[in-house]
Amino acid sequence: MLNGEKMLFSGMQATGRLTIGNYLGALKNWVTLSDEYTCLFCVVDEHSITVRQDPATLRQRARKLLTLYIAAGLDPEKNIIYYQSHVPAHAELAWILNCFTYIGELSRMTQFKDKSAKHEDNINAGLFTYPVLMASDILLYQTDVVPVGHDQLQHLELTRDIAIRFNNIYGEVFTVPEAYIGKVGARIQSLQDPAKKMSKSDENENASIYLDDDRDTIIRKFKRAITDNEACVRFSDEQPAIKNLISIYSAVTGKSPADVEREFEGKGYGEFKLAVGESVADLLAPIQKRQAELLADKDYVDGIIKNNADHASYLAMKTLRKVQKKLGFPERPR
Ligand code: ATP
Ligand code: LTN
Repeated sequence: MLNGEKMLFSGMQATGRLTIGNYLGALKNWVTLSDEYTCLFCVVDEHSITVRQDPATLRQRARKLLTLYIAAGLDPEKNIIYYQSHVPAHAELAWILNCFTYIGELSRMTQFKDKSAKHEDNINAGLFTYPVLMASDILLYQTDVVPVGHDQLQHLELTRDIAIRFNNIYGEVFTVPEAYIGKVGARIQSLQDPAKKMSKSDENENASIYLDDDRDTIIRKFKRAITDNEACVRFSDEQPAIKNLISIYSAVTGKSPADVEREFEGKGYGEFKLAVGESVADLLAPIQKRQAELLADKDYVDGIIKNNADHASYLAMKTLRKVQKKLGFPERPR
């Protein structure tokens, strides 16, 4: 089949503008791993509606995200890149797995607690069962590995528990997946507060570098990034702001933190911050250019969307049918 024997699944929500945290913590690893596995990269639009969305904006962002996957280096001929809402089996399996997940388990999810605190006026059942839909995404494809950032580990643990529980009752139906956390870039922090994660929902635009920021904006934001007061470029916990900038520069250039310290020995923060800004701008420019080309090439992208959704549906239905049979749902006469 595609690239390797083992299956890899990951996804991102099409909410907000993506940041270099999303790129360095997730997307970049996807590209590296994609040679070794048969991969599905999903735009999880059904997860997005756990929070109210404007329909036109959601549609536009979903398309931008899908083209970003490709622009970042994921080949749509070799990887299955698609929208969750195009494969109804995700929602069907989610219903089934809801019946194998306990309310107590879902109540412990920190993302649920955080998001319900943020959206007090809309604590809907979908927000609560969000992790069950995520488990369905993963288990539908007999996934071996799921590359994510740290914040998703709890959901992945729950996915494993659900799979094991189901297998204990019905036999080996699901592959039990493993999380993959990248070595560099798994935690990119805010440029304005190194104690906070860089997030696409931060109200302060200077705190995040968005993947669609232009060169001048990127360089300006790095110039304004807060620093520490030791006035030297050193990778240490006592200098969390500089440590974060070194992590970004390392993740972008492939240089180790020790090499970066050496490169900027005796040099000031100003020079260092300019170098970080330029490296990020250089990294993003070709991705932005390719994405703009893809957004302009409607027929090509539509073709990819259709073929990949068909391919994903075919794989998903194999698992869903197996599950339905195990549960005792009547077979369809041919
Ligand atoms: P929000 O802040 O709005 O909740 P988010 O920026 O955390 O969103 P998600 O869609 O939840 O974005 O995450 C997509 C992927 O990017 C996940 O695998 C997540 O772990 C990773 N990721 C997000 N932010 C960072 C970050 N600052 N550093 C490293 N990885 C990140
Ligand atoms: N919950 C994830 C997005 C997500 C996902 C998945 C990630 C939905 N389904 C399956 C990996 C595998 C998030 O908020 N980042």
